Amino acid sequence: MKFVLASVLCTALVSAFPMADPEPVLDWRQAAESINDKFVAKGKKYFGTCADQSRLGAGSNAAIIKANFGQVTPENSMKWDSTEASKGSFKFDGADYLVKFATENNKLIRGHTTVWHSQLPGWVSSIRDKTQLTEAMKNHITTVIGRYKGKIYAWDVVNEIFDENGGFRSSVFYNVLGQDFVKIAFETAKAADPDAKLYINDYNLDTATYAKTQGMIKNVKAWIAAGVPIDGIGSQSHLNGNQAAGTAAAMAALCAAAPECGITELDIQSGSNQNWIDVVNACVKVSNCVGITVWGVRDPDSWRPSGNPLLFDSSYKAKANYNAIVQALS
Ligand code: 9MR
Repeated sequence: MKFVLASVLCTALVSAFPMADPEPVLDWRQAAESINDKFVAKGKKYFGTCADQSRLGAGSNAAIIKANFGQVTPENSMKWDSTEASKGSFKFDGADYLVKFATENNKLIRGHTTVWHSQLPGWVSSIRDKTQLTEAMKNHITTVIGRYKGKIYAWDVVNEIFDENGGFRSSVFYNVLGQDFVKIAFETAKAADPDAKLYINDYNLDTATYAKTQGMIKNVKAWIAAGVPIDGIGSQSHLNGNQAAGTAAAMAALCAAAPECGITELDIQSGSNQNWIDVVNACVKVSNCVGITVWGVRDPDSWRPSGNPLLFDSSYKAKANYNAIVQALS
């Protein structure tokens, strides 16, 4: 009787809470060789990826990152809407989780990001007063960067501040403070963690002669000359295959404008092996390009999954693209 009752209860529970299809969990070492080890052997600091708590808890992501990557960027957990959704009230659960994972597993961390027009809470974007916005920025940067002082390799202090034509994007920061917001942001970040490398990060910097690439270069040179503590330029590199060949010239141009640089959010829609090798070589060939971060582990988890833009497939298996890069680096 007890058994019958138990099995009835069990069936009822299972139909009330149907199990999600389990994600395949494969052998801990998914790829033949660590892409990070190969890249470090070329004199680079890291080959990394992005992650956050939910991703790290799913399938083989954590195992793949532990075995094959040397750096992590929080995909969302350090953004303003995650860390300070309401004024002065900070929340760090997600960011703390990622930092703990990275620290325990000996991975470098790229902090991402303190000043960005997107994923920005309404209380910030509605500020119209210079003093109030300056205070909000300073408090946010000091608190977030200060919390992880000494633990972060590099911070994307400002993100996506340029227009496609190379001028400044319309954002609450630029509209209220003019380009002074850049100096305020970097100086505050420097005070909060003097040892972190401080980056300006943007997308569509993949062609050397493009107006936005040139705008980045011109402005960074001027800011550095004026003493703004910028250490690096990050090129996100969200690409499609036919953009890959131009990245060598683009990185050479960008990296000449700052002490260091990196490819910070790489994905290639419908990328051939040669496309991937071209982009990896774009960093290899420039001595102050410190590393490459791919924007996710597995194709279906990409922010734009069409064209399978990452290095592992839906079964957490290293793709031909991954093995081609490893071979090219060998
Ligand atoms: O990958 C991120 C995705 O999960 C978020 O929904 C999205 C929100 O804007 O941000 C994505 O990451 C972006 C990064 O933070 C900045 N550069 C562009 C990335 C892709 O949108």
